[in-house]
Order: sequence, then structure tokens, then C-alpha cells
Amino acid sequence: MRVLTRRFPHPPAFLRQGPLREGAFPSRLHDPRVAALLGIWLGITFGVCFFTGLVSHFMQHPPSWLAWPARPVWLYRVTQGLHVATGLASVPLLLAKLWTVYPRLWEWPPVRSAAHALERVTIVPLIAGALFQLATGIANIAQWYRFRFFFTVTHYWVAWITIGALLIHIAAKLAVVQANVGPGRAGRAHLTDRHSEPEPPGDGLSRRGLVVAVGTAAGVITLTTAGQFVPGLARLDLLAPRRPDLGPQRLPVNRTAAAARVLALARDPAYQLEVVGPRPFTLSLGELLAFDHHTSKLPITCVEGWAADATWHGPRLRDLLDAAGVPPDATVRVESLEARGGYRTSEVNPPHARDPLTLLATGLNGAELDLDHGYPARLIAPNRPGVLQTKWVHRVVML
Ligand SMILES: Nc1nc2c(c(=O)[nH]1)N[C@H]1C(S)=C(S)[C@@H](COP(=O)(O)O)O[C@H]1N2
Ligand SMILES: [Mo]
Repeated sequence: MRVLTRRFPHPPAFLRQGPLREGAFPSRLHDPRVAALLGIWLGITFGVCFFTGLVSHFMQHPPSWLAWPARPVWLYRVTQGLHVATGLASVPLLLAKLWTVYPRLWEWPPVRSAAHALERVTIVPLIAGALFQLATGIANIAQWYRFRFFFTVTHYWVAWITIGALLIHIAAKLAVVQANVGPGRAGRAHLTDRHSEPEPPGDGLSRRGLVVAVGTAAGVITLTTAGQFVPGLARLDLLAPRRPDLGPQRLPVNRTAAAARVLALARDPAYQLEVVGPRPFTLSLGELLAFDHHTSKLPITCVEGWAADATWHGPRLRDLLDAAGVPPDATVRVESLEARGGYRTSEVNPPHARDPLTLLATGLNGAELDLDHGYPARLIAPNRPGVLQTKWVHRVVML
């Protein structure tokens, strides 16, 4: 430890030029207390965003050790809503935080000790990772996929790097936060060389004004985007890329039948649903519509940050599986008529496959399912990301 904290010799004073000069950044807003407050808020939003992001990742790519439950029905809507909301609220917080602390890039002396150098180096992955996560997340909810990497994998791994760098940063800055925020802070000022001086008088924005403005910006962003997934807030949805009540049959469409190139196959009168198990069978469209129908009120919750309630009609998946002799503990795969594309099939684990709410829906909101929503049949299951609610289903296979 000694080696880490041993003081390096001071660099010669004549190197202290330009932004390295004492008092080069006179604004009273570059203040440790403001930075600490913004840091606490960012710690909360990034923490929630990271945790809910892990939930989303493991729901989309279930590892063998995790049997994700089918209930409560609304769970994924809440976790994914929180993920997008905390990510968006982080944008003004992060920009304000970076502005408040950027003079520290030119702090003097540049490195005081090995520990100080390490702490400064981890700022690079922290800032780069945080900006990357917010930028790619926003591109994703705006459905702007111009980048050349696969979004979910990259977003997932950069999240680990960012959160690791954030933990190191919090450990390094804990004393500064304690000396600047909360009761007893005056008594802790000796723990650090960074504590807030009384605010000097001056024109322009005060520290309190800055904190209030940034908090307000985060609140307004949250309010004007939360309508994407909070029922009843759709009218406030001014900044969100989606309105959850617009689209055929009052439901947004993620990928149209034309884009998925399934128009001809989906409309084909010779369409058949094939159920493959110990007693495989096929159903014509007429037989499928004559199968015992049920109604489920379930949302589609897209990972891109919108969720919309709908009423679905159709056979229960578990009834079809029982008819094919599929045992209750089997995992099945539903397959789409779509020939290509990352979401053309999905696996359904027993909790979802056996849930009475899980349907192979042929109807939506009182009418025949629209082609764009997956006609002739689509999977709809509770507490499951939209990417796994496969449309234009023509085969169900026991794995
Ligand atoms: N075959 C297939 N099914 C699919 C998709 C797809 O691209 N192909 N997109 C999924 C995604 S990402 C979502 S959010 C939902 C959206 O369903 P909707 O378009 O009926 O609202 O469908 C899912 N089912
Ligand atoms: Mo989606």
C-alpha cells in the first residue's frame, strides 16, 4: 500500500501553463458539493439502470441456472421501464456532472502518487463507457441501428466495464462525498483536500440554481417519455419515439409482415400449424380457429422501451402441447414463417409454456390478428420481452 500512496516529486512549476494555471476555471459552479450531489444521483440512476439491464439481458438469453417466472405478468414491464427511464434521466445528470468536474482534467500536480494515477486512469473507461451506454441506448429506443456491432452484446459487456469503473470511482471518492454532502460533513472536511467553500457572490447561475435546473431537466425527460410504458401517461409522451396506442389494432408494430417478407406465406390458404412432440399433428387454419379459444389481457413489452396492453384470443399453448403429448417439464421452440432475422424463433421454458395466459393468439382486441401483428398466429406470454413474442408462428417443436 505504501508504494501506491508514496508521493511523487512535484513537477517543475514552469510547466504550469494555460488551463493548468491556478484559477484557470473561475466559475463557482465547478464545486465539489455540486459534483458530489450529481454523483450521488448518477450512482442511483446508473445502479438501477445496470441492475434492470441485467434482468433484461438474462430474460432474453436465459442462462441454465435461472428459471424466469411467468408471474407477475407486469414484472418485465416495470424493470424495462425503469431501465429506459433511468438511462434517459442520466443524460442531463451526466452532462452536468462532466461540466462541473472537467477542470479536474488539468489538476496540478497531474499525478500525486501511484494510487492517484490509477484512480485517474479508471476515469477513462468510466466516462467513455457511460457516454457509450447512453448514446447506444438512445439510438436503440429510437430504432436507429446504424452501428456495425450487435447492440445487445456490446451494450451488455460495456455495462460491466462501466459499472466496474464506477465502483472504483465511488471507492476513491467516498471521502469527498462524505465531506461535502449530508449531516456531519463539516467534521469530515479534513479527510480530503476537496471540500466546498462558501459560494462566492457573482452574477449568473448559482450552485443551487444549477442543481435545481439539472434535477428539473431529468424530471421533465422522465415525465415526457414514461408514457411509453406507463398506462395512462401516453398523452404526455412528447419526447418519446413511440406512442404505445398508435398502430394497427391500436398497438405499435415492431417489424411489419412486409419487412419480414412473410406476406405470401402468411396469407397462403394452405397454411398449417405443426406441433411436434411425442404425438405430432398439424392444424389447418380452419382447425386452428376451431380449437378451444381463450382470452388473455397481456402487454407487449419491447426492449426498445415501449409497452402496450392488448386483449388476445386463441388457443392456449399448453393445450396444444398436451394434445401433442409434450410433457409438462419440456422446453419448446416456436418458429416463424420468417426465413431470416434474429427473432424468427424463440424458446419457451415450462413456466411460460404452461401458464394458462400463454396463447398462440389468432385474434387481437376483438378482431382477427392483423398481418403486421403476426397473422395467422403469434405467441403471447406473460412477463416476457417483446423480442420473444414470436409472430407468424407455423411450428411448435418440443426440444
Ligand atoms: N417473427 C418475428 N416475431 C417478432 C419480431 C420479429 O422481428 N420477427 N419482433 C419482436 C419484437 S422485437 C416485438 S417488440 C414484438 C412486437 O409485436 P407487435 O409488432 O405485434 O407489436 O414482436 C416480436 N415478434
Ligand atoms: Mo421489441
